[in-house]
Amino acid sequence: MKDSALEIAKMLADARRTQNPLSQDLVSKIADEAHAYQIQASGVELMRQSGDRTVGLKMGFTSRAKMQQMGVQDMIFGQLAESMAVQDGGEVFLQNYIHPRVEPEIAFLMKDEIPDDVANVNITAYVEAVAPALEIIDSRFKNFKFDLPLVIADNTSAAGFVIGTWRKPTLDLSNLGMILKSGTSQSVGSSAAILGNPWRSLIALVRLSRKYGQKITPGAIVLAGSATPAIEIAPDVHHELQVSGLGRVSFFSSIS
Ligand code: OOG
Ligand code: MG
Repeated sequence: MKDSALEIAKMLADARRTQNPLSQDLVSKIADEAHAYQIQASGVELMRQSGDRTVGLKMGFTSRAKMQQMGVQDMIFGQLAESMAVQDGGEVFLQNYIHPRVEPEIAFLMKDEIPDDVANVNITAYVEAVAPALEIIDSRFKNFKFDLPLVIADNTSAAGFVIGTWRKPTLDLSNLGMILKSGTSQSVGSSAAILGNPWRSLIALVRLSRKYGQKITPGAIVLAGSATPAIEIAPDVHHELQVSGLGRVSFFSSIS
């Protein structure tokens, strides 16, 4: 007998609260990806019950670099909560995380609900604005090791996000330089690494979220996925992403 989605979601919630990462043995309790998305949804329900609310969605593994870094083959989506939001230029307190990493991303702000025949729609018409973004991921599994069902159940490692200044979605997003400086580490990439064009990530999200009964509501923030491998967050340093033509976004990681 498989454990119920809620029971597993509670184990994951405890892991987050106590910052005690779980063993990969949990995989034996997860039937398949559909069950993993149910666990994710139960986890979000637990967050709601504790007073949090969802503010958007995120895509994961939309670049080859990320798939290779984590050893997975497919795209996934997760949910962003209000409590995960960090102000641009703000401070992130590392004692609240297990083993956080930072990723260079592009964010969309949804304007209207996207119709079903997504292949035939002009996706840009459904988006209010785009912005440079940093995502903080923090796996609830030991050594940041997981397979697809585990990472889906873990809400795709979602732990924080920082959004830069929104601008109209008229800029061509297909090949923007993306430079992430994270203390002494640096990672350089292009928005083209995100499925050839970050807009394709939004289309992929429409399909994937529908498959698992998740709505993308007007006003939602959507993260398109990291363009480069994630970087471990070192203490007491500045993390800044610069996206050519789109601007900058940053935060500072404090130990205390
Ligand atoms: C899963 C989250 C992946 C991305 O941008 O590809 C992700 C992980 O790597 O822990 O957010
Ligand atoms: Mg990400």
